[in-house]
Amino acid sequence: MAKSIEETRTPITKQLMAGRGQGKRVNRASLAWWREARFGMFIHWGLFSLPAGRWKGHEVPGIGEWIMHRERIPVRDYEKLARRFVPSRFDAESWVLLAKEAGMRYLVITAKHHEGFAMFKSSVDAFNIVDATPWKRDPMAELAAACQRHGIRLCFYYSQDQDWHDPNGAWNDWDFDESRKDFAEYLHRKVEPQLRELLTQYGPIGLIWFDTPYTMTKEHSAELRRLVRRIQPDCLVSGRIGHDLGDYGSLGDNQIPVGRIRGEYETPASMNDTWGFKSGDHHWKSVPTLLRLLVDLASKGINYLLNVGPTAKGDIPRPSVERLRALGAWMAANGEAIYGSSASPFPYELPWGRITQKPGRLYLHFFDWPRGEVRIHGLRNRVRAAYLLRDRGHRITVVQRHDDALDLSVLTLSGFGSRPDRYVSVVVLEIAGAARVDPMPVQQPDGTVSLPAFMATMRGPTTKGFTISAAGFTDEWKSTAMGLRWTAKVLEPGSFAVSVLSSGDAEYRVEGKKDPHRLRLSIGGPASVTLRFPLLMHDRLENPRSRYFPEIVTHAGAALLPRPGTYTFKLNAETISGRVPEGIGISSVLLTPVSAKGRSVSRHSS
Ligand code: JFZ
Repeated sequence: MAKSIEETRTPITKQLMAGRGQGKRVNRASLAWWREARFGMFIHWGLFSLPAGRWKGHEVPGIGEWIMHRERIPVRDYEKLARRFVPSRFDAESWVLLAKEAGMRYLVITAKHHEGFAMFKSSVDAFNIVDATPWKRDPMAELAAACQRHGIRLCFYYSQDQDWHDPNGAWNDWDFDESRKDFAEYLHRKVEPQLRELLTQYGPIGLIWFDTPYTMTKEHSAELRRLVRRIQPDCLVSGRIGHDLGDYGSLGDNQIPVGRIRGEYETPASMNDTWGFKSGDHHWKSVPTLLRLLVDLASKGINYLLNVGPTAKGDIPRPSVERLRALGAWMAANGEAIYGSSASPFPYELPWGRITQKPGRLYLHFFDWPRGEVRIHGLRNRVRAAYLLRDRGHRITVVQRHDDALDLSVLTLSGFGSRPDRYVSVVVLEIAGAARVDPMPVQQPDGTVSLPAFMATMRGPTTKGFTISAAGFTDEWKSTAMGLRWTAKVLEPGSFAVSVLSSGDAEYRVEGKKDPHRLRLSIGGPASVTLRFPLLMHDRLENPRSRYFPEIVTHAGAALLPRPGTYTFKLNAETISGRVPEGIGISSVLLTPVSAKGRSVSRHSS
């Protein structure tokens, strides 16, 4: 019954369900601070920090805080860790100051993770940091005081469903008999009283980050929501409370949707490959990767909850500190473009970087600083002024024209000079009125035409659950009656290589080879072309969004689009493979102009 974390990682569309948020009674007014913040610190700290990924002399694979589950460590043995847990170097002040220096506005710390150990003083259960360790301090009280001093919102992660220490908690099947568990008993005896402690002992709490609601009934989730609401009406609850009862949704680790998404989301992100400290994990993401993730997420209206895993002594690892300081230096100069910003008015990604906005202003975040000019297609507002965010005196030259045949606005920017920031440099556009953008996909100045699934019109029986997931993939596409349809503007005609991007579920990579889905792309308009192709894996994109969610590239063939104009693209299934039960999970169709180099798939990488 218990699943490994690897299983919880796939398939992509299913795992998102764990984080889906937004019930009908969302705490809208209380979301205001969270939307303004955009950037928070996640802290995974617990008894698991002590073995740090090693058990009985060997390195344990997987994420560090799962060591007890992974090794099936008996409760009696695991409990002994508490006697050695003495974080003598813990300093709440320095953690909170680091978050502040990084430009983070809230902090979410594991008050109780799946191991069941309360990292706070609890009179409900003796398995807590004050009663079970020689250290005897309550770090949550110290963090609460430091957060108050420095204007950081304190929030708690609380594993309400999995509790491997409790006979009636979920997912410990090595000590306890799953068939005899009384989950409600655990909920009422431990979870609810501990939540009451967390909501009464530490002042105002920004949110409770519930997680992995795999065995809870809707009534259980509703009960927890009511409890939080009753004690602290302004405290938010994460989407992983289950059953769509959260105030916002959570995506997967480092996961970035392909475009703008509806609703409120947050992406929790690890800096290496673990949440809880692992002494052997040195696979750190680079500063530009982390920074571009922050910007990419903000451009889609998503919060970034970046994790640190302190050691059992209480130190935040050096590589994390260095990275946070670098992000903080960028935020100090460019924070205006992040805090309180909203998603880009463009629903899709632009080739050179990302956009955020505030009323009357667009912030262009360049990942690649332009040498010559940059063209932007489809912005309908008049641009009043353009300048560097870091230097308002440095004006950018603006030319705007309208292509009447295609009904397309073309904005050309030039005079960029030298790059103001190393990894991401921001240009401000002051625009007249609320931002307005062509709703239709349009060929980009680099010649590519990208048709994201989330911009398609969905055809067929949508009642059967056919939908686009929050991350931007088709879900429940299991019938040949279902399909996608786009219209797109093409300015520079020619030959194109056509490819399809789909989600890299492990099952698909193995099983899909033998009996792939078969698709048909029909192009209409100034030309009529039909491509029929199997959804095979020809390439795997080193996913610029996240190392954890690979995307599969299928080469579908070539198409000649002979004239400028508006084309239609219809994607249908000719056969659905019985070997891939999750159906067709595509994120986009991509047309790349064929250069002398032949076909190529490129996507902006960070
Ligand atoms: C969960 C925990 O199991 C893990 O230990 C860590 O705390 C992480 C932040 O959250 O892991 C998940 C749960 C759900 C998804 C991904 C990781 N998901 O839905 O993509």
